[in-house]
Amino acid sequence: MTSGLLCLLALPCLLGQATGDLEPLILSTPSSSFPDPVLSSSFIPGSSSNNSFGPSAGSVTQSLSNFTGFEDDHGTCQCSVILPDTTFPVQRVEHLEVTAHILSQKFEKELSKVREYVQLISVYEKKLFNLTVRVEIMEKDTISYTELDFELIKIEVKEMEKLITQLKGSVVGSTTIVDQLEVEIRNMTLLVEKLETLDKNNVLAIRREILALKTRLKECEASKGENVPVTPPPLAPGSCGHGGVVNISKPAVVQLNWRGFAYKYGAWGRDYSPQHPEGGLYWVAPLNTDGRTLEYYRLHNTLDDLLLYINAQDHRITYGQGGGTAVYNNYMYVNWYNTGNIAKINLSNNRAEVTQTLPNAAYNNRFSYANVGWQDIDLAVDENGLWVIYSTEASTGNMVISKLNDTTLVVLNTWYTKQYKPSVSNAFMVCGVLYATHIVNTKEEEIFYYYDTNSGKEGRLDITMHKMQERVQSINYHPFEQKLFVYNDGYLLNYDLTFNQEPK
Ligand SMILES: *[C@@H]1O[C@H](CO)[C@@H](O)[C@H](O)[C@H]1NC(C)=O
Ligand SMILES: *[C@@H]1O[C@H](CO)[C@@H](O)[C@H](O)[C@H]1NC(C)=O
Ligand SMILES: *[C@@H]1O[C@H](CO)[C@@H](O)[C@H](O)[C@H]1NC(C)=O
Ligand SMILES: *[C@@H]1O[C@H](CO)[C@@H](O)[C@H](O)[C@H]1NC(C)=O
Ligand SMILES: *[C@@H]1O[C@H](CO)[C@@H](O)[C@H](O)[C@H]1NC(C)=O
Ligand SMILES: *[C@@H]1O[C@H](CO)[C@@H](O)[C@H](O)[C@H]1NC(C)=O
Ligand SMILES: CC(=O)N[C@H]1CO[C@H](CO)[C@@H](O)[C@@H]1O
Repeated sequence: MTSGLLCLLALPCLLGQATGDLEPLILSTPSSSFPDPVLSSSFIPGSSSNNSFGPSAGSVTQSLSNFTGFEDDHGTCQCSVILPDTTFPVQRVEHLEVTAHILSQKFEKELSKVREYVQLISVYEKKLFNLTVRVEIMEKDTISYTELDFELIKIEVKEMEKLITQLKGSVVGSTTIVDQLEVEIRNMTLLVEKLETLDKNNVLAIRREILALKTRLKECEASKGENVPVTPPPLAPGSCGHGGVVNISKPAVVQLNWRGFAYKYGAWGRDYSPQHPEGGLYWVAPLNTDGRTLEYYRLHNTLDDLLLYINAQDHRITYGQGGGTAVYNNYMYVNWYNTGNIAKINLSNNRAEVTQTLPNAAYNNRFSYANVGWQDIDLAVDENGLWVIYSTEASTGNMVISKLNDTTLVVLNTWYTKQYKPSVSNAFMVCGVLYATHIVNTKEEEIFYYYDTNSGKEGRLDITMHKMQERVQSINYHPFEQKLFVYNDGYLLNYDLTFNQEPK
């Protein structure tokens, strides 16, 4: 009985594999070349005592206690075994095992989710901290931040709000961290809004208005372009073929200086170089709050950068004095602190390359301007180069004008005016002519005086100059733009000059 023997030999191994399985074990061993060893069976475990297969399988059948082995028609050895019913609830155990497995899988999944959320929360906690720091910085500073800054922060806060809502929906149970985060985020939203309204300087609103106005103006100009009477061609920028300043535009408020509202004293302007008249860095040099020391200044490549307070190069010098600063040919010229010296600073490396004493110049608040301290020595730039406006004891406080060699700072020529410097609020040079302003009231200045170094003539003018704040801290002229750059109690203003078209 070869087949029966095979069954017997194979059985222990099979039983071992089928622990707890009540289904019939079907073992087939091909004893011929027939490949198909699989037999179908409809045996219901433990339900029948008939251990042999049906008549179709009826060749050699041998009962060996609980199992039967036989060889089928195709010569395949087959045997089956019926395991007895026992009291052990194998089926239920198996079911339990499966359930436990599924449960543990689910648990793993949930656990990994929670881990993920915890990580996310810590990331957002960090972000929140960063934002808090930034908002704190903004709070401390009195600087008016631009729309852009607020927009960015708002977007970030909104993103975080979204995430918190999501987190709350998915993390069930203890959500104290999430709740706390939510409160903090809501706080921050309020803070940003408050800061925005605190932008009392309204520079943003003003700028928007200006933009709208400019657009309307342009449209208006375009629409009536054809009907406009022939106006004289505008003077070439940097040219002096005109009869001097006859009027000045209303001020364009550019912005609050980058150091903030507290920095009421200072100067700003744009570098002028005869070689590259249309280029030139924008510079802003607010004095420290003492109204005397010039320590930090800032440069921007474009007006747009300046407007957005971006891409700035900040520099420190120790120290300039007063707001008489001027910039010419990539050099900044300042009165050096506590001296009658003029220093020349290379803007590319912030080095004071030349320092030169201005002969006989009064300094340290001896003859500064009206309402503006520490500006005894006021540097100026026009089409012809570098000038300095000051007073001497010999001039009894009247304004003295000197043309300087901008390389060496040596005085080339000097003119003496009859105008007392401390009664002037500020002064600037255009085509070798000095123009001086004085206060009319809190809203208006007047360009009331001129001295022409070309002819030695001086005289009265009455050109009204509107201002935004009470005190004009400094005036700088840019020959190519033919604009004035005015520092008005911390605000940066621009004015367009109108010239007499008839040359003198
Ligand atoms: C076993 O099966 C055969 C064939 O179906 C049947 O004739 C016989 O009576 C069965 N024996 C038992 C004990 O049920
Ligand atoms: C917080 O800010 C620092 C520096 O500003 C930065 O390096 C860090 O990546 C920021 N962290 C987060 C979470 O944004
Ligand atoms: C939110 O703001 C309120 C009032 O300003 C303050 O009492 C509270 O502590 C703040 N909560 C957090 C989490 O910063
Ligand atoms: C001078 O300019 C102001 C402001 O632009 C203008 O209102 C005024 O009419 C001008 N005056 C003259 C004389 O052109
Ligand atoms: C100004 O500084 C730059 C950068 O160091 C340098 O290349 C340049 O030669 C300096 N200008 C003069 C006139 O020395
Ligand atoms: C300024 O000084 C330099 C150096 O001494 C000299 O080369 C230049 O000619 C001077 N410029 C004028 C306008 O005097
Ligand atoms: C039908 C038959 O032989 N049943 C036997 C199966 O094996 C158990 C345990 O070995 C016996 O108790 C049965 O009598």
